[in-house]
Amino acid sequence: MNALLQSVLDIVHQRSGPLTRELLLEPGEFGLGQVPSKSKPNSTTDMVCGYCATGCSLRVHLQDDVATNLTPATEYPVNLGMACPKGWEALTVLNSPERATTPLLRDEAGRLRPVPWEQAISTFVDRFGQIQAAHGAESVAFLSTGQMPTEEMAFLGALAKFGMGMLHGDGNTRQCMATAVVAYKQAFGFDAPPYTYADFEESDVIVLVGSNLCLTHPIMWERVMRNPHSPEIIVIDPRMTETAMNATQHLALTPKSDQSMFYGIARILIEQGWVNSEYIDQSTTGFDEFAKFVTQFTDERVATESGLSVEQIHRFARTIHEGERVSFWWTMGVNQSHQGVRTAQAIINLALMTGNIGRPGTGANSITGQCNAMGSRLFSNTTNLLGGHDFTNPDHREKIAKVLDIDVSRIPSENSLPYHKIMEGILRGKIKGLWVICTNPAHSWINQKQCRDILERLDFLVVQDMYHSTETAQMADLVLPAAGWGEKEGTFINSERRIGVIKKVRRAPGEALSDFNIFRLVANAWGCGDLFAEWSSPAAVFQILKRCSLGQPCDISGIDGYQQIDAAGGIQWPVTTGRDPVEQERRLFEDGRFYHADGRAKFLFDEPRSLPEQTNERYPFLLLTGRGSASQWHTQTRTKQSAVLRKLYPENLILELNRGDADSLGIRPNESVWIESQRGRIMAKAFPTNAVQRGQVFLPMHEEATNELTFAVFDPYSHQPAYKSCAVGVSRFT
Ligand SMILES: Nc1nc2c(c(=O)[nH]1)N[C@H]1C(S)=C(S)[C@@H](COP(=O)(O)OP(=O)(O)OC[C@H]3O[C@@H](n4cnc5c(=O)[nH]c(N)nc54)[C@H](O)[C@@H]3O)O[C@H]1N2
Ligand SMILES: Nc1nc2c(c(=O)[nH]1)N[C@H]1C(S)=C(S)[C@@H](COP(=O)(O)OP(=O)(O)OC[C@H]3O[C@@H](n4cnc5c(=O)[nH]c(N)nc54)[C@H](O)[C@@H]3O)O[C@H]1N2
Ligand code: SF4
Ligand SMILES: [Mo]
Repeated sequence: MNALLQSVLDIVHQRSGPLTRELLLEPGEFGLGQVPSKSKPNSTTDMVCGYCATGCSLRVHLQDDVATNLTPATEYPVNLGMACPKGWEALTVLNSPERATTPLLRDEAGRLRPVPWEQAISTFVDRFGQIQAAHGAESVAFLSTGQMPTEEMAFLGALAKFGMGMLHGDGNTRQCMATAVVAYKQAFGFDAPPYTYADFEESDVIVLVGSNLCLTHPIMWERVMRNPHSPEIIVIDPRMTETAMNATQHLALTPKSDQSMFYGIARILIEQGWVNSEYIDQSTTGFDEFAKFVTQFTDERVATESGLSVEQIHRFARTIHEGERVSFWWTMGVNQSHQGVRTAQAIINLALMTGNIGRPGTGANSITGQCNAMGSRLFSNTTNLLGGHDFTNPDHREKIAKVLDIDVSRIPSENSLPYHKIMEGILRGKIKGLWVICTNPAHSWINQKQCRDILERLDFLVVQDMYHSTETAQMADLVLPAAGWGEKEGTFINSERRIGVIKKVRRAPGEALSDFNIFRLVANAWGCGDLFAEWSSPAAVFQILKRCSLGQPCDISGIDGYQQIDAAGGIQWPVTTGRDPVEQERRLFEDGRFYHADGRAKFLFDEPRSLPEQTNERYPFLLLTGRGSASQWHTQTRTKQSAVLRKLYPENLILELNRGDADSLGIRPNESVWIESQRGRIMAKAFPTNAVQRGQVFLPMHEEATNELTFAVFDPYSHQPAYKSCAVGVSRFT
């Protein structure tokens, strides 16, 4: 056995013994490599939250250096002393009998059985090696995440592609942010959300599109509530959400009519002369073509397609015009659509043509979902080469090869297949081994029965997760037990590009290891450990990533390291070498210059397309899906472990449907109902409400069953799944 494996196993085996203070406080084991003073039985340390991309800072209270409790950090510029229920319960969910505490290997009888790490790693490496030997290097792939530290994502992406010879690897960020990424890249020349959270407080008009901010980013919503300018809050959502209830204008449009509606608004702004010609001339290209294109989006057409009244549409346009600082924010109601990219760009176009960008309280602002979706977008080595570089660009490959001191031939010159094409690759028998890290596709991927059927076809499925009970882990051939938030260190990048630190404040249970250490073990066993000699700790990887980012829009080379980030209250990129990085709020494009070669942003547009799956006689309702409560997180592996959180959300799957529809179907409140699509039939409890429009229904994504119904259709540019529209029928349970 090699020395590295032995040293990691020593830690594991020691850990299985009694928990002693000395062991826990091994130098380097505690966050930031610091051992807290032994003379202080009670102390605190701050770190960013591991759920959503708001990136709140939580103050962990330690007794004898063991985490006992937490409270929101009061001085952090993001949350200013606030946290949502998930944050408050972040430590609780780490304790659960469902935690994976040892590797599990499927035996011949088909049962997952505990095995030692040595066997788990050697089996993994043997099986993936055999598959590659028989079917080529591209026959194994990985699916990663937006919820691990940047250093771990980078390690995984580099190990898989430069070390193990994989070409294909994507992440759950595809389900979430791909549309925003492509919209920004095409329009601005780089994936760059321009805002800072202070913009929520500085706007006089806040436009929220397909975002239920109040429930999904509650602390960002608190920032809106702190806005002293009595802002107009315009919520564009087919449903009367918690956020819409607090709006000054709620535009309950027909689902997926946003694109036409925004083009209609653009037309009105142009016709009225309510555009900023100076800004358009100096900072953009393509406006004239766009202006010509939108003339066809007449009041009548927009009203028909969106279901809004002409008055509503004109009032919205006038509000934008009258606002001095207008900010546009969007989330999944835009991204998860068959025409998400062009819809996002229709929003970007409004900001550009009115000059609402680069100034306080403005911007075309995509709100991120997962705690480290931004880290995944720039540093996971999946859709782009480390640091926002391009795999297909030879100069970029040379640069990264030099930074990493590896042979450039190790860097693929092609892009990976996107997530849905990886799934298709499995279906076609081209991909036979899959490594799933920190995501739960058997619950969260679109058209779930097909997804599971595909995963079952794999020769070898490895799932690396904190819990052995996830739907995907249950399908695995090998489960690798991972440490979670609070049990390891690294950095996350939040929605406003702020890098924050997470720390190790408790031991992972049993033999679970940090993802970082698992990657080290795999690298060594694969025989490519030498390539990663410098990748010895998350802090060391942060230094490597700084070098990768040099000269890029997401440059972080000016940051010293974790301690500086911690002391500064997080640091937003870019931080070029020599720039004072500690200003707490920074926005992009203040000089009106963008990242395209000509320095200008582009107006981009397309003819809107009709819904790929139309409602019909058998399936007369349009199904919307999304988040159900502030205390549930995605596939619930974490949040269901807290008794407090469980009390805050419904026990059963709830179908929201319009009261009129419920009456005509004879459905009473809380009655069980069937919901059926062409792909499956599931049961839920009915919740008749006028918050959803007639002909539409809503299901939260947190219950496993929801994605049995969804229809696998994707945006053509971003390949993001369109989770928020498919045709279903609803009937009484008989
Ligand atoms: N509590 C909680 N918070 C979370 C999460 C969680 O699981 N739980 N997940 C995090 C993640 S990863 C993400 S990506 C974000 C998601 O955050 P959000 O995007 O705010 O949440 P969703 O509920 O998915 O979708 C938002 C809204 O889009 C609307 N919508 C559907 N179709 C359309 C349409 O055609 N047009 C418009 N304008 N709106 C439409 C839906 O009615 C819904 O209210 O939340 C993050 N925060
Ligand atoms: N119908 C419908 N489906 C949707 C959506 C929707 O709106 N509607 N939204 C989509 C969106 S935006 C998203 S982001 C996805 C989310 O989909 P997923 O990523 O599949 O959901 P999670 O439950 O967050 O899965 C994360 C997994 O990582 C594990 N984990 C947590 N921390 C760690 C760690 O540090 N290391 C390791 N190895 N494992 C860890 C958790 O236990 C969990 O199993 O769902 C998508 N699916
Ligand atoms: S709002 Fe998001 S980051 Fe803040 S405590 Fe809640 S889940 Fe954590
Ligand atoms: Mo997401």
